[in-house]
Amino acid sequence: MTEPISWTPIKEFKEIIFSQFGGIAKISINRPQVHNAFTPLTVQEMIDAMRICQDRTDIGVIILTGEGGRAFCSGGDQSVRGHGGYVGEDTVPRLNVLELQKIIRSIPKPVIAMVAGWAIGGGHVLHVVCDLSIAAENARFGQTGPNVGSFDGGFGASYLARVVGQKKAREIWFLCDQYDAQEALDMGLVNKVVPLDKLEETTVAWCHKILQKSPLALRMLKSSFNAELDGQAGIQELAGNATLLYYLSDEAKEGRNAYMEKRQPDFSKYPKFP
Ligand code: S0N
Repeated sequence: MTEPISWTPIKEFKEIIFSQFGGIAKISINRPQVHNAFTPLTVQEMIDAMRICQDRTDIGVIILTGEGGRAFCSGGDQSVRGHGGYVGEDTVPRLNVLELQKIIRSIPKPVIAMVAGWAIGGGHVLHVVCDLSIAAENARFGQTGPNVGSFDGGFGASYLARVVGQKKAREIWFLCDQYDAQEALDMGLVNKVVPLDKLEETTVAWCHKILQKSPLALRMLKSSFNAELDGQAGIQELAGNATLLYYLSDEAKEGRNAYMEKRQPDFSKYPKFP
C-alpha cells in the first residue's frame, strides 16, 4: 500500500510554499491570481528554498510547481517590470530569475517541474531548465518575449534548442504560439503527460523511484549531462564532484593525514590503475 502524500512545511515564505514529504521537497509558487507570475521576491524565495534543499542531506529530489492547478508559472510579473528589470520593495530593478535558472541546473539533486496549466515566458524557461518535466493534460507551453518586449537569450534559447532542436526552438520564439501537453510530449519538451488529478501522485512516484537510486551516481550524472553544455562552469561542476569522490578515498586521506602529522605522505600502496 502506498503512503498518502502529506506535505510538511519546511519554512514560511510570502510568495512560495516550501514543504517536504520524506526526501522530497516541493517549491510551489503561490500567486495563482496572476497565474503564478514571479516578482523579484518570488524568485529570491525560490533561490533561498533551493539553497536549503542543497544543504539538507535528507532531501534527495525537488519538485518545482505552482499553486492552483491553472498555471505552473506565467513568467515575470509585468506589473512590476520597470526600467532595466523587475522591481521589488527595494526599488532595485533585477532579473534574478537568471540566478535561479543557474541554481536549478547546478544543484546536485534532480529537479522535476510539475506542470499544470500555463508554463509561459520566463515560467516556460523555468520548466525547461528542470531535469525532468511532468505535465498535466491541461498544461500549455510557450514563449511570449517578442510579443511583450523581452527575450531570454541564455538557457531559454540555447538549452531549449538542445532539448527540442534548433528549428522547433526558433519556431517557439519567433511565432510565440502555445503548445498543448501532447505537442510538448511529441517534441521532447516534457517527459510524461497525465490527467490533472494524477499529476502530483505521478510526480511523487517518480521522486520515490529516484530516491531509491545512488545519490552520488545521480549527482555525477546530472553534472555530466551539464558539463559540455555549460562550458567552464559545467566542467567545474563535474570536476568538483570528482574532487568530492577523491576526498572520500583512503589515498586522498593519506595526503591530509601526512600534512596534519607533519610527515611525508606515503602514496606507494595506492594502485596506479590502468
Ligand atoms: C498566461 C496567459 C496566456 C493566460 O491567459 P488567460 O488564461 O486568458 O488568463 P489572463 O486573464 O490573461 O490572466 C489571469 C490574470 O493573471 C494576470 N497575469 C497573467 N500573467 C501575468 C504576468 N506575467 N504578469 C502579470 N500579470 C499576469 C492577468 O493580467 C490576469 O489578471 P487580471 O485578472 O487582474 O486581469 C496570459 O495571462 C499571458 O499571456 N500572460 C503574460 C505572459 C507573459 O508575457 N509573461 C512574461 C514573459 N516574460 C518573462 O517572463 C520575462 C522574464 C524572464 O524570464 C527573462 C529571463 C531572461 C532574460 C530576459 C527575460 C525577459 O524576458 O525579460
